[in-house]
Amino acid sequence: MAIERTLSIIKPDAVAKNVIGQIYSRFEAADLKIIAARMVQLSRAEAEGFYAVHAARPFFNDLVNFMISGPVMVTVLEGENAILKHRDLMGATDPKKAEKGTIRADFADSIDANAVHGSDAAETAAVEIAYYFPALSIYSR
Ligand code: RTP
Ligand code: MG
Repeated sequence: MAIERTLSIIKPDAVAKNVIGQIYSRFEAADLKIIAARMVQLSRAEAEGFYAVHAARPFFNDLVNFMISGPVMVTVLEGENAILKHRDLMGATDPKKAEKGTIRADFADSIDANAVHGSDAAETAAVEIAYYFPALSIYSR
């Protein structure tokens, strides 16, 4: 299985709930390594740029308003099959549909305030990682 990198964001709701450590523990237990991390208060323009792929969707404005409602923790995770593994740990987008034991089932309140973001493919992971981290601030090990 290939070693991959994925971009993980703990969204404002989960940062406000003070569960950053609990979420990071799940990544570590699944053999995902944190190789870069920063806490960021996104500007509107930064959030719009990050979610540009959803710009035409009806939920875009709510999504952007939510993502700028407080600081987020942005992390690069590395490990075997990291992209899908991280998506599995997150659970379904709508926490009501997320499997028991997933991050969204345990920590998210709604489809808008859904605790975490994760890249959905290798190409988007590369773009999203570069959006937040210069190559020299990523510490693979
Ligand atoms: P994310 O990008 O945040 O990891 O979430 P995702 O892949 O599971 O879901 P995606 O389709 O990429 O949607 C991005 C975020 O937009 C909000 N959303 N709201 N009201 C709705 O129907 C709706 N659909 C999506 C969610 O907060 C989702 O995480
Ligand atoms: Mg997505």
